[in-house]
Amino acid sequence: MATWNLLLTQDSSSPLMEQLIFFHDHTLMILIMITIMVVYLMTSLFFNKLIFRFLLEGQTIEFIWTVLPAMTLIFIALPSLRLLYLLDETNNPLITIKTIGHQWYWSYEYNDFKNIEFDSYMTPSNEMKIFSFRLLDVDNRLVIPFNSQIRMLVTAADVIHSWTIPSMSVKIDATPGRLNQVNFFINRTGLFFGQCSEICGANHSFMPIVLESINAEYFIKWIYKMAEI
Ligand SMILES: [Cu+2]
Repeated sequence: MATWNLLLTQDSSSPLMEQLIFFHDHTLMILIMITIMVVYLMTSLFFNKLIFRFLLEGQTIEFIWTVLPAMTLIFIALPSLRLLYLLDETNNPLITIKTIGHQWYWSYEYNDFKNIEFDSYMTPSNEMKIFSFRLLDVDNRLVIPFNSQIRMLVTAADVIHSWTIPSMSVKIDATPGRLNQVNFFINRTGLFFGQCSEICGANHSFMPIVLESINAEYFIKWIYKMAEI
């Protein structure tokens, strides 16, 4: 089932995204069952001769078609609520990073360490290397250690932006005058890409997000290097 999901989303890079994919598959199974039943009922009704004129009520079938949808909704609602609360949970984060959306770039601040802050601009097409991703790469990536709980504080300086990493199931509005919080946990190393997801002006499409997930040891080295500058 996850194969269907991959047509629309990327491979998961966090335990919560894994749960979201499970939930998607679960709901899709229920939808398929409902669709099959409705198609069957419509075709059988189409070929019905409708000769049973004196049918006035059917307590049994009425009971079934009242209770069955209610049960189906419960089977969707309960796992959905579970996920909703799991996504909001803060589990003793190892580091806190603040990101600020600007027209049109992101800036990052690591205040747990010596005040490290930098801007992250998209690499323009004429400065691309052979291995760069067009419209997705940035000059300064957000570097985080993998296998650790991270807390992001998200805000904006001018208009509303939205900080997004789809493979990690993170999408949170960056609103001026408001500090939003999101937690994530990346379970592997690599580069993870996202784009601003709130129409924020002329260059909305050109303020991508790149997250570089690395070993904690290299992360410490990176922190030292950044602190020296
Ligand atoms: Cu934006």
